Amino acid sequence: MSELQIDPIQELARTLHDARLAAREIPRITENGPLSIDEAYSVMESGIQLREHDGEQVIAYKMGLTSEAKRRQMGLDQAIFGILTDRMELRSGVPYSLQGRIHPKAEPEIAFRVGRMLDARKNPINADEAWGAVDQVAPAIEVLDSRYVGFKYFSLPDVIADNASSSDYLIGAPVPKPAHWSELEQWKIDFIVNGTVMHQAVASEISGSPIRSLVELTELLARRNQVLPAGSWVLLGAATAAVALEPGMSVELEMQGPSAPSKTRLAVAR
Ligand code: OOG
Ligand code: MG
Repeated sequence: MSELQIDPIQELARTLHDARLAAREIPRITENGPLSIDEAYSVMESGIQLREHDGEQVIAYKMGLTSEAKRRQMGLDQAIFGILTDRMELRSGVPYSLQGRIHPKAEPEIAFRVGRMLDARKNPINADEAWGAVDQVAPAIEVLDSRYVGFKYFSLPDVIADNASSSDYLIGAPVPKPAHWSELEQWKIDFIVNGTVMHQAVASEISGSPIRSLVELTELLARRNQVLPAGSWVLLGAATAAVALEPGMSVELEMQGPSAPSKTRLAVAR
């Protein structure tokens, strides 16, 4: 093989990166040949390197397909993770422009911040250890945007390579951290679109318990020989289906269960 040959992993990452920047949908990358889950994560990581090269910084992670509602909506059956940068973070109160997005959707999430590193490379981390590392709990709204035609019917490797359809995310005001992780399981999540409750769920629909989703992330990262760095925020996966965004739309996440109900809102620009 000539040394000039381009690494196919990097080439796929570049294709997805360019599609995102141009807000242009592309055919699924597995239409040109199969990709393993591991290779797909390599494409994701290579894509993140391109973003870092553009000055972005990895500050958060997300879990995806942790609830039955999401797995059903996407027709996929395994939890995955994605990597989030500072440039994807939205500020509360700033209207969200759909410009530069292809077919964005929003979904309600719960997010944890870890105050110390979680490393599952040698020994698995249990729920108590993971909870001990959590120093903040907050509602969050994730904006997804697939780079694939129609945002539908892709395979796991396709969606992983596309950084788990990541686009943007808003972390709401933190709520008091419960004494025990199991308390979170009863929290109610209302997803309100234009003032009407569109979807409802309880937090136990996220991997059985939101803490389980954090533990799963440490396991998935360990398989890639990686750790969850101290200071990272983690979106634990939506408990409800995602909703397509339109100009002027208001999406709200109301969480009941933390000492006082909390509301987080994303207003889409007209
Ligand atoms: C994949 C990302 C899933 C979640 O919270 O389940 C996700 C997709 O739906 O395109 O972020
Ligand atoms: Mg999500």
